[in-house]
Amino acid sequence: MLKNRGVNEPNFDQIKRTSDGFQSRFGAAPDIIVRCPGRVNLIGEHTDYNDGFVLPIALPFETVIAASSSEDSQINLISEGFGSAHFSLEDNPMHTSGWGRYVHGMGSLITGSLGWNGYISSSIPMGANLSSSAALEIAAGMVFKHLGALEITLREIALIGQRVENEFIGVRSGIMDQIACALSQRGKALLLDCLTMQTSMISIPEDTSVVIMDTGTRRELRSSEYNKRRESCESAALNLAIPSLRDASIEDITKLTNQTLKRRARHVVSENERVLKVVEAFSTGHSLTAGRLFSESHLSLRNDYEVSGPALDRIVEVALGTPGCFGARMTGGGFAGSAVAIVARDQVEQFCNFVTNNFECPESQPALAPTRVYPVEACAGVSLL
Ligand code: GAF
Repeated sequence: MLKNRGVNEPNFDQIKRTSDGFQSRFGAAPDIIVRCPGRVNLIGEHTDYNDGFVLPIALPFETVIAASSSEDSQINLISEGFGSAHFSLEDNPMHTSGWGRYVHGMGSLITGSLGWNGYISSSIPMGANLSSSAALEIAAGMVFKHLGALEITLREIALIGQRVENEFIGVRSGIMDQIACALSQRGKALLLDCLTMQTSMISIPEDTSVVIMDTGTRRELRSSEYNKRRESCESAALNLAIPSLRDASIEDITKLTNQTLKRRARHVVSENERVLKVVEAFSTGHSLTAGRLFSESHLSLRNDYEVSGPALDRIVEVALGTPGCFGARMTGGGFAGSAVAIVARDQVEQFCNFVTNNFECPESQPALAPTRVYPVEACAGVSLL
């Protein structure tokens, strides 16, 4: 029996709860309801801000917003589990604290935004590296678009979401999370070339399941380590006199004299190659090859990029020792949160049970939330219901 049964069930209950929540708090039915999924990145980690390749899927966990226009530029938000936020679009988003700043930031950067009342719920685990903040940004962007009847595309909303992270949250993140939340399609992984912004939809072999392994450890992405990695990559590119590490080859990297920069750059260059090889392996049905690349990615993130952590290393080790596992790696920004595995579909239930029963967080990094191991199917990006 899967311990986490139910995580992939349709979100009808959540949508109804959110609509009812709006009605009871604001006294009328909402004008619109928007849903936006979180994401898990299959491979291509810390490559997006280096103009590289990424391969995420959207998750069956969603942020849902029920909303109606307000009379003025005032935004009134009530969240199912995280209190409320009230602000005027005329104010500076930096004056809004907590999760409200993501919504305020979107409204302040989307030209023509109008005020609204909203009730928000989310089933995306927070701080698990599954993009709960990008989902809130993109969902809020859709509310601004539809209530204001604005001519803004999903790609533009995604780019504004990235600006919110960069300018108002202080994380110099790339574009992967917002594009995954905005443009994913059901049943497919999304290959994004972060240089050209071209997207392609990639099928995952039928016999292969994607499994999320949330260690229950949590870490703030805002932490300066993320920004430091980005700075190292920019320095490496500058030393090599190229616009970004996308243009570097493994031979180029040997010219770097600073050993830390060399390791950081080696991760980025090799990770880009791995993304394209995984796409090739998926398209020819070679999940074992794809799995090997997942595991290489983890080692590269652990040893060269130094963004893994004791709990992530441990859960990957347990996964790799479990029958049916093709490969496993940490996912997202790193340090804590979730890892991802690809597993033979006919062994996925045993896999999830085995990892759940055999993983324990190391004493050096205790869990702040329950460990959860569960298969996920690729879902569709943001939509207006
Ligand atoms: C976080 C960031 F938001 C992404 O842009 C990406 O860099 C990722 O970490 C690492 O691949 O999710």
